[in-house]
Amino acid sequence: MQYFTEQAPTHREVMDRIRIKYGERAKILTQKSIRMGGFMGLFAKEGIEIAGYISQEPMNAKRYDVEEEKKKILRDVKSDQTLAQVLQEVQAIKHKIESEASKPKFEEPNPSIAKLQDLLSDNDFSPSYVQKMVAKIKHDLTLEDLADYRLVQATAMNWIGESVSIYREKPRATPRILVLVGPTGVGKTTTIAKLAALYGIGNSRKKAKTVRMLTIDNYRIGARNQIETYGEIMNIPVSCVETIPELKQKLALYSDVDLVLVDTIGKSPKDHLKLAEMQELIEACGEQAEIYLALSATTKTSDIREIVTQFEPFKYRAVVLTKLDETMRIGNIISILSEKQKSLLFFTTGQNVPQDIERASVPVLLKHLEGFKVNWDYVEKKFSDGAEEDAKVLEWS
Ligand SMILES: Nc1nc2c(ncn2[C@@H]2O[C@H](COP(=O)(O)OP(=O)(O)O)[C@@H](O)[C@H]2O)c(=O)[nH]1
Ligand SMILES: [Mg+2]
Repeated sequence: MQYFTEQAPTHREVMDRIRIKYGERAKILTQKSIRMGGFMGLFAKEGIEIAGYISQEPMNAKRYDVEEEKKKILRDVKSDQTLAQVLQEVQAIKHKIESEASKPKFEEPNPSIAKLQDLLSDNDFSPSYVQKMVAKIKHDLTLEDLADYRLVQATAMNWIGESVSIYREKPRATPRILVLVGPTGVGKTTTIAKLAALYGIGNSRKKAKTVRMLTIDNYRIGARNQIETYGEIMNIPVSCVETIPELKQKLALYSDVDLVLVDTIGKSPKDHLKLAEMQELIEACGEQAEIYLALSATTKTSDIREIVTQFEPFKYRAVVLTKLDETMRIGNIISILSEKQKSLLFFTTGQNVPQDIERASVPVLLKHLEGFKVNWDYVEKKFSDGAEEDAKVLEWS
């Protein structure tokens, strides 16, 4: 019997390699985490090693090909055989094929897969996300693996975590201009106030940054009171602009501050004309402006998809997920952000200014999934790469 051992950085890559090299006859025996590459024991990365053997069993019986069988019989026909005999054999084959085809093709769903599907649906993952997950599980796990529902859950949790992307780009330009766009009521103004307090109020450990708050109100709603109140409490100047010249004038005045936090006011994202105007205003903030989409974790699946697309023209860099404290079903958010390849910057977790904001992290998001029985220490460890660096993004010192 031929045995094999293959290694790669991820389980999926090892499985792909095995399928390519050995085909469907490859049978998995063991798998383990290993350290790969590196130089004299340094810089090695985590990887997976899978060992197995090549099965000698024949592959699934080939389907009957009537034409092929006919030719074969005709080839084998001896001079003394009558055509009637040949036809009889052809008839027999035809009959066999028809009876095979009429057999019901009912496939019992695997119990672990059925349970996982329910678990994912209960967490509001989108049908297409669930479908992809099930296809991956079926492809990568053996039948023995599938019998172990804890392993199935752990594998699923791993993939869910891998499908979440955290925004990691460091701000470079000064002043840092941070703009929040998004539907009304998601928590943009509250988040701006949290960030203003976080950066603008110093303490014994960190020096305060010079912060300005700017509201773009091209809807002329005049709803500035909320942010002005925050500004007064924190002693951070607040201004409001409605046109591009006003905006440019303000930004020129702010050229030597550390951080300009730009809040936007809107009525309905369906107001396309106003949205286009808002987009022009934000473009006037310049290339260095970091635009982020504020999205509430409580948004309905169909609305998330619409919002994520509708604000696309703003070229937002990442998503600030708000109101994470209000829901434990965030599968829809994970599904759509992964589908649209959007990453996460901050989570906001309550109405308290400034404390209810944190750097986005995969484990925190995964802990908002319900009903998964997995080893949380492992999840935490696996997705903690760069967490310290991430915390610094919030500190920004
Ligand atoms: N539970 C919860 N409520 C929030 C959060 N962020 C904002 N809110 C509340 O959501 C409401 C709308 O917030 P606001 O900042 O005015 O939203 P905006 O229209 O996007 O500016 C207010 O009542 C906020 O207190 C959050 O993270 N969690
Ligand atoms: Mg607001």
